[in-house]
Amino acid sequence: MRSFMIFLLFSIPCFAGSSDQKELFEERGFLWVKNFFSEKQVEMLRNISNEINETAKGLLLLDDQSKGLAQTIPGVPIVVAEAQNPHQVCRTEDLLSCYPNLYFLIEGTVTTFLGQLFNEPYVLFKDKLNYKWPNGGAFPAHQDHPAFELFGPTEFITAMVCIDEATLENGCLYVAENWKQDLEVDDHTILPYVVGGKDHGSIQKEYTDKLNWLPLKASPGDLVIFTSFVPHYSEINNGDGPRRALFITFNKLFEGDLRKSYYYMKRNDPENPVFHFATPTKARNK
Ligand SMILES: O=C(O)CCC(=O)C(=O)O
Repeated sequence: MRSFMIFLLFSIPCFAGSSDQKELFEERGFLWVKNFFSEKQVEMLRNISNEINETAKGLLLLDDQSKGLAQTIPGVPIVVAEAQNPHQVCRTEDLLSCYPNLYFLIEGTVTTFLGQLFNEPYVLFKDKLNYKWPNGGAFPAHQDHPAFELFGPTEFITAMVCIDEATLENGCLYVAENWKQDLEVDDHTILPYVVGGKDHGSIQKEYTDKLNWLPLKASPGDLVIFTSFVPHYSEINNGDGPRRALFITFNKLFEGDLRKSYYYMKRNDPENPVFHFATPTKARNK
């Protein structure tokens, strides 16, 4: 009966954020809302993503010096290449500062939803579009919190917005469904992780082995939100098209509006390992 109710909740588009959704989120640390966005909004998201990709491809063609300079300019998207291929876009970032249409779309939908669900205002922290082209990057199991915590807030919430259908074949996101119960920890526990080297940020295997992983086979139009403590990972893309998804991170407004400081630091020290936590990208010590 309970799983039927959960299915119903996931299936009903609910923009305002209900108390049942809040309860589910608090219990599991994530919430999947099917058909959150309208068809028109899905089309807008796809068009903006295509436009961003064209800009990103152009930026990757620049010589190293110009590329480095471009990344320090607010208003130019941050572009990160796949570790194995300098011409393949792995992710683009700070897009909400560069594309006003995207900013207004997200503020009017996701930010509003979070405010209504939690009954307090949330503010944008960071945003990125992960591309995951065929054969493109797997993300090892990790929690986001250790990568963000130096900025101060006690918890962050990330919204995943699929641009393409996410499938087992193309590397959909997996979340640890009952991680607190499986590991007998509380919801703000940081699990031991690898520091330095190519696995920097990955949760140690003795912990990941105990987790039950739920594949989020999400569609364009769905919204998934999860806290910065929920372990998650994704496999390499074995399909023949991209698996693009936006990951937009928020924190409670009362804990500070930190977006500008975050991107100032990132734009001026992009190789800092803190910005390459459990990602298929290169950094100083990876
Ligand atoms: O894009 C993915 O599949 C995973 C993204 C992720 O876990 C991250 O960027 O922290």
